Amino acid sequence: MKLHLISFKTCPFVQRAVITLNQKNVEHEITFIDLADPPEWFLELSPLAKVPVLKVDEEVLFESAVINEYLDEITGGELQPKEPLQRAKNRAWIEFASNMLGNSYMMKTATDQAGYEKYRDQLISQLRRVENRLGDSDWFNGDDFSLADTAFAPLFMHNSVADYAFSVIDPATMPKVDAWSKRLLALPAVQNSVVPEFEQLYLAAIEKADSYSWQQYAA
Ligand SMILES: N[C@@H](CCC(=O)N[C@@H](CS)C(=O)NCC(=O)O)C(=O)O
Repeated sequence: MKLHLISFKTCPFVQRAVITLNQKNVEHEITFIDLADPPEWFLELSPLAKVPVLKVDEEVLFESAVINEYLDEITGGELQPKEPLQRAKNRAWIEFASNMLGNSYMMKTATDQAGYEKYRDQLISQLRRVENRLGDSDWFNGDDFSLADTAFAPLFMHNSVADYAFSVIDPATMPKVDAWSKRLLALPAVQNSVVPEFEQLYLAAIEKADSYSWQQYAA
């Protein structure tokens, strides 16, 4: 079976799939596209015109959470809780992480202070909720690394770019989130989930938006 991921270099949703592929050592091919000028073949392939798309031979999968469940299931299924209620809760928190990724993007690209603060405050209150949900073990669900961990890791990687200027994680009030995020960022599967020029590309995108956060960073 041939797995072919369609990616955009700074997309956190694609990154989730790459983390799962890395974590499981699954052979795959990646094609990067430019979302500002998407090729015609991609628009035909992707029903929502979004990445990630995973081609499985000639079949097409879209939506990062669905792609990740599929990748996990064809490689043993150990990244999802076995018990239905726990598995459903895991999916719910993955959706929560997607919402946080949206707020993070809106915060970084908001063009005025009010917009920046609105999304920053939403993110901080979401992080507090995650802080209360985390236990004392290494991963989101305790001792078992899961797809919830792969879903949150890109948020922490994006947060870590120029973190002295942009970070929303306060180690004093969010010690569990702080430790968990560092544990995730130290994983080879996470470190190798972005291209080497990720940080420059990410900063360039914020600069291009001429966002409030960029103006503060550059000042
Ligand atoms: N819910 C989707 C979100 C994917 C998404 O928003 N991808 C962005 C890039 S990070 C995209 O392709 N945007 C293009 C567009 O909206 O036209 C998922 O989890 O896969």
